[in-house]
Amino acid sequence: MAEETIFSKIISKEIPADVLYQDDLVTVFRDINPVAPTHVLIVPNKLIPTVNDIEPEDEVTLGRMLVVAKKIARDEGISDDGYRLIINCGDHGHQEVMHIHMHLVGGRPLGRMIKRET
Ligand code: DGP
Repeated sequence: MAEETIFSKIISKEIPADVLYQDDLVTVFRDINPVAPTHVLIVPNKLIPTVNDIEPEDEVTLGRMLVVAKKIARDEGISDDGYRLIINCGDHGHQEVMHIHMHLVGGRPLGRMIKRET
């Protein structure tokens, strides 16, 4: 069984967060340590630790994450200028919380996605 993280407690409202949206499949709240004017996390209510743990039955939930990302971007007023959606996985992806989450980051130019090594 996967171990619950702080995100499960935010989803169940056991601990506070700035929650922007919640439905039967996903919860959206502002990142505690934002890197841009808009930085929110779109999180499945079901505990899926990493992208490596996704099952075929999760397809609808994963699709909902993108549909909700579009809505939140619009609500935040950043749709036209653009934004970035990021899902980190594992050590090399620098995933810190082992409950899948999609970062929605925008509100300023973000530059290149990943720095080149040279
Ligand atoms: P990642 O590296 O992709 O696992 O990003 C984890 C993000 O989660 C990081 O940007 C900070 C955020 N975060 C961690 N703990 C909390 C918390 O308790 N509340 C909120 N709102 N965000 C958190």
